Amino acid sequence: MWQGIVCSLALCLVGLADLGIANNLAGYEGYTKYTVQHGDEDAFKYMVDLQTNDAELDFWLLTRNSSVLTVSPRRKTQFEASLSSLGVSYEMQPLMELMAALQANSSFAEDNYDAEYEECQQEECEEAERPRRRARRQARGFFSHYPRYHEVLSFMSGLAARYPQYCRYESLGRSNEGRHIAALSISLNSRVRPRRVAYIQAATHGREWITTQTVLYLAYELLSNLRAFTRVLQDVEIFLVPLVNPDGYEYTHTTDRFWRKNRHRYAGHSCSGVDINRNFGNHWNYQGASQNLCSEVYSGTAPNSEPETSAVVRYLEFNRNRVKLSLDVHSFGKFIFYPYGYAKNTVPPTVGTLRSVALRAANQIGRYRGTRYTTGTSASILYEASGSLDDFAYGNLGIPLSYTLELPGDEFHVPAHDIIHVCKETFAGFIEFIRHVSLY
Ligand code: 0X9
Ligand code: ZN
Repeated sequence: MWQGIVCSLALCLVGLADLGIANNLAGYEGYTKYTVQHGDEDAFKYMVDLQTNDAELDFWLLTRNSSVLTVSPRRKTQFEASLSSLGVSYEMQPLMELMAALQANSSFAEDNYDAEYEECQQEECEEAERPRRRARRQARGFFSHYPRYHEVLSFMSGLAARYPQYCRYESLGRSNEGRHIAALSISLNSRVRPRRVAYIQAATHGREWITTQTVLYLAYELLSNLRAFTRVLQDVEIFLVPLVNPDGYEYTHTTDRFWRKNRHRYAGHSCSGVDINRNFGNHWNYQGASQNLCSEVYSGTAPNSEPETSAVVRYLEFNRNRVKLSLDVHSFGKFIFYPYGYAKNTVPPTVGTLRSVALRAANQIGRYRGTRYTTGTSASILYEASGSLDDFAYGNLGIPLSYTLELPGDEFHVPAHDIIHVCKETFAGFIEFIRHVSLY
């Protein structure tokens, strides 16, 4: 028995190092993840205040009913005391235990894939089928792990090289650390003008890895089956930005798995980073945002102060008459949010349309394997937060269909075997949203 315990402990320790878990989790030893059920409005308000003003707590999810957050060992006792005085119930788990469990199932046996991915035997393959099968094989590998920045870029440029008639690879500008904010434009009839634009972006928050994969899967699936999507793509250009925050995304791979903001550094300050989703120019810094640069929701020095924000704004403003759909893909919670998110009880004039399109998309997503999304404004379901893309696109640019999606998951690390399924179900939602673009 003792031997068994020693072995499993040793395995566990070796496993952590071997699996590369140490690099981007260094410094998180002793952290605890809390799942708190808010009894009443007071407890919720208390949590919102902590999210905005307490830079030592990191909220992964905060809704009216519950929150998920991590707390440092230094703050543990104090935090638990405040939970007791609020009288709320909660569960806790050591963060490292959770991460080890997630990491353990992160290598995925590829033979678990659907039959549709299976290849024919070498001799059965028609000559003409080979490149297609090779592409499928590559895609199979690509959607079974979380790629680094350079892998994302080569996947994108690979698609553009393979489908030059239908796909253009470009850069919207550079990030704080000089990385390209890469984009793909997909369109069937580049001669049809003007084409309406469906704009979709992901990874505004560095740690929300699954979001990038769903947007890349959309590009891959559309381009590999163009004929099936002729109607959807008839007069629509699809513009995809899978990594709005490439610096934050890389940082989560190399240094800090839970990094949310961009990597703006300020001379003389130890804290860094701006929350890009608080930096847009709609009710900037009004609510749910902070001017403390250590805060997870630091809104920056001014609206659009960040190169990542202004790259997106420049593109959307330049194309404002053509862009009919803006989707900002986040993780997690299974929500589709429409404006406004900056304040409660502020109803946009076209709320009926916004709601019905959201419901249709949620319904399409559910058809794949029953995943149930909740739709509404983020101010009513989550918390009031201003300076986000959804409000800016709708309120400032008049883009009629503007949404934030929160993909499924219980934490930021969707297990590797589930990536493809989240991609497929989300694809159905994306297509439903895009179908509505032609109506404007
Ligand atoms: O708070 C956010 O930026 C988004 N949630 S996340 O957990 N991914 O950080 C929600 C933004 C919703 N939209 C507005 N508040 N306008
Ligand atoms: Zn997010």
